[in-house]
Amino acid sequence: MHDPAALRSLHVTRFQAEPAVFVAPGRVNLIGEHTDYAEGFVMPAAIDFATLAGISPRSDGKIVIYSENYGEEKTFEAALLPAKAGKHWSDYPIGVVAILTGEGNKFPGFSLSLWGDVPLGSGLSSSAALEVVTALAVTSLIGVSYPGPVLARLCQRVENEFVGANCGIMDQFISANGKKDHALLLDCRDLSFKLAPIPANVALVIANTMVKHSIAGGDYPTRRRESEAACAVINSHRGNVPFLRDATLEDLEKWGHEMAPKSLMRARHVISENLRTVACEKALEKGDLKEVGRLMTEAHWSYSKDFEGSCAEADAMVELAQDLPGLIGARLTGGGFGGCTINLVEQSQAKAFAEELGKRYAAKFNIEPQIHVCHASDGAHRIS
Ligand code: GAF
Repeated sequence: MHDPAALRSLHVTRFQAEPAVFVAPGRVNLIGEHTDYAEGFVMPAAIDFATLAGISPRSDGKIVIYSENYGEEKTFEAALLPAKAGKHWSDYPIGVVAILTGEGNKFPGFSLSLWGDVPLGSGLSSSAALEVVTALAVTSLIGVSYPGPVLARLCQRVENEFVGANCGIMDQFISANGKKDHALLLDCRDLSFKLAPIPANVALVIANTMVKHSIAGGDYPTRRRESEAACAVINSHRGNVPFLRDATLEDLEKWGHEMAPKSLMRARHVISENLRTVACEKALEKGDLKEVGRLMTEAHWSYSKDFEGSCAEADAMVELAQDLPGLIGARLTGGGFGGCTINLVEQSQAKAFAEELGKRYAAKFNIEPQIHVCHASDGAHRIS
């Protein structure tokens, strides 16, 4: 568990100073995968796994960052920030400071303690939580406050410009702006969003395949390039299609033959996923859980077959869930190639569902999966 009192006491012991404490959650995406960088729709929820940050000022001009998860401390000069990442966990917090400095903010020295329980490399946005909680802590230290969507954009820039991961806005946005008991239907074009209430009798069961996922790896940018190449073909014909958000399935029928086969498949996933995501929010609003489940299943197989973003373990985790009592819908969530599935399950069945799914998966792969019954949580905020 992320425990603010434990983080506070750790900070006081290490730095002999009382910290201000902040929290930022990880996320699960109910539907809408690889649509954010195509300026499309996503429907994530913040979860009750989160990263905590404790911060206090220092007078020696140093930025000292301690991660309890890594059991390691790293020191920087506030006046001499690194210009690029060093392939180290500290890239995320120091990248935040670097990007915010580039925006004209001036940071004195400070001590920052970090401690979280978002499973690392599992597709639940541990890095976004780390960025957002750091951004909140360091801006608060200097008395600056950015609106949630602006904070999210700045944290996305940390990934894109500092860390070198070509991700979209979804993860940082939901970590900064999540709402308890709700998912958000987010329009990644203008960052407007609609709250989508998660019914009280529905649990979010997150099943970790234990296959590590990394968006800095080669597959994510390759998929992105392939889908963007398809977009360029459509745009060359009818213009006004800067992103796949603006394309239709009819466009693929007309000009798909001019695309590389993989590009056509990627684009078919992205275009159809946008339609599914919008439809899923409507179904949720109407309380039509059967339709929500149908859309999630369709989304999973589109992600797996057309986008080729799944893996044998994630496909099996979805399949093994299908006949379990209480399942509404299951699909792979997040950047893909491993990580977790999200299962919407009737609350009353959630515990038994999690146990049985775990048993089935362990029997098949001889890997003990971690399965969590989660709740939609609030986005990042100050605790004390
Ligand atoms: C990762 C990225 F960080 C997001 O921006 C998004 O593209 C997602 O993969 C896929 O939907 O989490």
